[in-house]
Amino acid sequence: MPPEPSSIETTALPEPATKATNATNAEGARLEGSPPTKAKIALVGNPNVGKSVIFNRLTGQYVYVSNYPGTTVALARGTAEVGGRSYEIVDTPGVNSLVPQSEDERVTRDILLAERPDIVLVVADAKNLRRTLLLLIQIVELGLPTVLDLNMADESRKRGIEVDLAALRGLFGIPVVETVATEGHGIADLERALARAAVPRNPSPQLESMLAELKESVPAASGGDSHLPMGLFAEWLWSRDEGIKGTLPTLTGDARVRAISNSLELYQQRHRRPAAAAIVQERSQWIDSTVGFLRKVKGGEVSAFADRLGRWCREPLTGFPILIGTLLFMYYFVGVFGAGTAVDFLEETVFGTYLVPGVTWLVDRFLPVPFIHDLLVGPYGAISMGVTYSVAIVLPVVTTFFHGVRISRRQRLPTSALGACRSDVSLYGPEWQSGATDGARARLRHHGHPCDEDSVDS
Ligand SMILES: Nc1nc2c(ncn2[C@@H]2O[C@H](COP(=O)(O)OP(=O)(O)OP(=O)(O)O)[C@@H](O)[C@H]2O)c(=O)[nH]1
Ligand SMILES: [Mg+2]
Repeated sequence: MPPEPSSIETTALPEPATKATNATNAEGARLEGSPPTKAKIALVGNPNVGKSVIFNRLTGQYVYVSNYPGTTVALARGTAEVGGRSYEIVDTPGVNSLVPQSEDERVTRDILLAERPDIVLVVADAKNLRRTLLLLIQIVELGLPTVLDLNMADESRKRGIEVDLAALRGLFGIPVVETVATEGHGIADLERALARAAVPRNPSPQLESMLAELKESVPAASGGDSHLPMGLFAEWLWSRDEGIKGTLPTLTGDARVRAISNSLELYQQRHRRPAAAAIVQERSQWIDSTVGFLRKVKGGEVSAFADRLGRWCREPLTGFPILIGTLLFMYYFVGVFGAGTAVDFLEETVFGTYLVPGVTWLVDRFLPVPFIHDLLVGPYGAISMGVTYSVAIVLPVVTTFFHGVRISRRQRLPTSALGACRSDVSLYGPEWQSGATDGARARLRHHGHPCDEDSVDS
């Protein structure tokens, strides 16, 4: 349930490091009389999709990095020349959702809200369409001119994944391009697309009518910005993120936030469930019904198995045995094999029997100085202790641990998914945790977990 409006405490968003070029209306057009400052492009996307590589491709040599005010999050800003026009470009931290769960995600959300960039360049992993759509469908609500770049097209092609770009363009009404940022492929197309950035439309008629119902009960007289990302408002007010509850009044006015809270409460009374739950579920259902039609996977056997495994990981009956299996696998692989067998072999046989005695013989033969002997092969020597410990003891443990995690991720095993799902649940209020609201599965999928059906990243 949304909190009592009276409990909302006002906190101003930090001033952006550079002067915002906002003063845009809902359609992203510059308002009359706004200063002729440089237009701004914000690079937004899931973590690790290549935003910074794209940023480097688009910017010139003048890039500066500074902490976002009031945080320890470093942000890179630079200048990009696109279509003969100069833009300020900001590389935001990776996000899974605009309902943040970390300081990094909060910074990205706050940049979008406070700086209202002239263009949002959504950089996505082409092989992970579901996560892309989960974020894009939230970004749609911001009403900012947007371009979608499906990056890592090389990897998606290797996996036989084909995304229907024309259908995506048609659904959202925005330019959609493909790039391989590391090789510079598609960057020229991307630059041309930026010049055609368009305010996206909501691709789901059901969602659109839900949002319209919510907007209708917010009286225009409550003032504030005419643009209302109602679905996001519903989620922010419903979430446990106290920061945004303090920030919203500074963005849209106290009276407006109260009116929105009332509208959300009315919706809940009418439909017997929180608007946020309904919206999240609707988004998820729309994505479920659309992803298959937008994305084709050739050589389907592996992907069909991966899809099945992904589903098993999400079901409690199969998920928990898989989780226990994964933990046992990690215990035996890292604890028994890595820290036991491999360490014993390297320490006792390789170093203890061959390397250290061999180096000791060489030192005593060619540099018979007690100080050198102690320094290199004495009880605390650089080779006998330093190299032996770091190579024979640390290396096998670290190597097996990272390979174990990598194998689990590749097989979509639920080690990290479980932690992520739990933290998701704790983000919301008690009615969510008691399971009284519907859309629970939708919410768990909402942040694009490793258990997403098309989460095939390695
Ligand atoms: N194969 C392939 N790798 C890419 C491509 N673009 C980026 N990468 C690699 O993906 C990794 C992540 O790239 P980044 O640019 O750091 O990703 P990011 O989105 O900025 O990551 P965060 O800032 O952590 O969210 C790097 O190892 C890149 O070299 C691409 O088109 N193809
Ligand atoms: Mg980055």
